[in-house]
Amino acid sequence: MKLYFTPGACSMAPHIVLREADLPCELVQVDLSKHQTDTGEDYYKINPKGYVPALRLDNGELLTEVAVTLQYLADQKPASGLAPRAGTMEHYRVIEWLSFIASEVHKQFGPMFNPKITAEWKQNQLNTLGRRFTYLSEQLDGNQYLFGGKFTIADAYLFTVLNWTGFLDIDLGKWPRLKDYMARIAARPAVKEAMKEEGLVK
Ligand SMILES: N[C@@H](CCC(=O)N[C@@H](CS)C(=O)NCC(=O)O)C(=O)O
Repeated sequence: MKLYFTPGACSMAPHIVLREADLPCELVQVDLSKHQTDTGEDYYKINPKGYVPALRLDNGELLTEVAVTLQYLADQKPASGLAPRAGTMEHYRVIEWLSFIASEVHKQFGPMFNPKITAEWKQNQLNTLGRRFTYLSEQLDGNQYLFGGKFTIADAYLFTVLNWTGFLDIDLGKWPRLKDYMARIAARPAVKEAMKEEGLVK
């Protein structure tokens, strides 16, 4: 397999899962400002959607969309317990989390990276994100991870997008449970390795 990624972007979620599941995979860095890989290939020719992540499977197919790549990777190592078994209620719950994180958290961060964002729009996004953070914080009350004591693909995704608060100087101090959650996940060996490989930590 080959994972197309950009340091610190949402592609870090499948990168974390690859390492949590101990799956072999080649990493190819993409410069999103040029839509070019580090070997000079036109990224649009690899993934016409132009965004990361993209996963080149061993059979040559390209798989995209964070939530789907996460489920695919977890299914390659069911014993890792990174995702509940298909058909169980917990499986629907993990999909519920992935959908929530994708549309209600990940995509709410998007405009914040746009240098042309107006002050009013920025405040609006911050208010929306703040409501999501409050909901997440309530869900984590008494729980180490989104599924209680068990780290899953949903945590890999949530950690990755909440990590952007650091890039954007958004203070999580109002949500101490989220701060603890981030510290807990950042301390996992597989997460440390992924972040180190992406040049985010030493
Ligand atoms: N719907 C996509 C969104 C992926 C996405 O937002 N990727 C961002 C990085 S976090 C990106 O590559 N943006 C550059 C672009 O769209 O050209 C998914 O879930 O994978």
